[in-house]
Amino acid sequence: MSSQARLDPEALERVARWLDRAERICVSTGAGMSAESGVPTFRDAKTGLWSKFNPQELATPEAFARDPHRVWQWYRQRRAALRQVEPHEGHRILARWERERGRLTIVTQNVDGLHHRAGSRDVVELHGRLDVARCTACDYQRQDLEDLGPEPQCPECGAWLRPGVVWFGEMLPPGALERAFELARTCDLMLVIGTSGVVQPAASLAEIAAAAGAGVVEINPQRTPISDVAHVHLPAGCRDALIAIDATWRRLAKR
Ligand code: BV8
Repeated sequence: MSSQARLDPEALERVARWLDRAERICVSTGAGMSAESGVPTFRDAKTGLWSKFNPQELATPEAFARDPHRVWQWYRQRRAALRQVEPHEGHRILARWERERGRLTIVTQNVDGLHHRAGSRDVVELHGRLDVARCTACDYQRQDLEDLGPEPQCPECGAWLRPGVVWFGEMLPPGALERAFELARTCDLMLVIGTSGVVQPAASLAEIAAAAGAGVVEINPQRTPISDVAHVHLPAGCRDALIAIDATWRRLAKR
């Protein structure tokens, strides 16, 4: 049975009415948003990336200092895997809502760039991008990493280049976190999609939005710490849930 069948019509109508009335919408997405495009999540037991790799071994500055080749190998594999995936209908619905109704910003923990590829424009990337490399010593950075050698050096200063993502123990990109907190404080609807609510400070956005009086809707087949903060929890995959919300909104608003 598709997860859409499990969606409660009353909950869907409540969310669709919020979507229709909201002035400012913040959509907070995690790895579950990309799961239906075939990008492995981090913590799902059977398929999660962390089930095969220990994050402390690979997604930390200490890991890179200890063994940059091994860390680069992991990131190369993940970047190569991205060439096989496409945004799904859920990504495209969020991009359409941004076009059709405006004032919709996505704050994502994902580093795969799928929201941009689906057409979303106003996207805050809290944890950086897989398709960027940056220098460990100066402010040089580059995209288009196809011809990156096995020991990528900075052409400006000769230091190692590193993946352009935020590792555990590192500060988030300047401005990104402040903008995310501002959006959480000022939105009147927050959709939290496909995150286990474990990684801080991203996980705190739902609580900030709820405390500021926004309606908080969680889309996740599982319950998470965010479920206790959310006013509505839609226990479904993000693609099915977003298709159902979109259809309900269009029916109610006769769009
Ligand atoms: C920082 C980039 C200042 C790299 C990643 C309290 C306050 C501040 C910091 C901390 C704190 N407590 C601990 C910390 C330190 C740490 C942290 O949070 N640790 C955790 C593990 C406890 N935070 C940091 O270090 C952050 N920096 O705060 O700087 C500081 C520093 C040190 C100490 C104090 C302050 C930096 C964190 C960034 C780490 N980088 N990624 C890379 O990608 O390689 S995090 C990584 O996990 C990804 O970005 C990923 O997005 C993120 C979170 O995971 P989720 O997105 O939630 O994915 P997950 O697999 O966990 O869950 C998937 C969910 O989807 C599940 O719930 C599943 O049910 C659901 N799902 C599955 N399928 C679907 C679905 N949902 C919908 N539809 C589906 N089809």
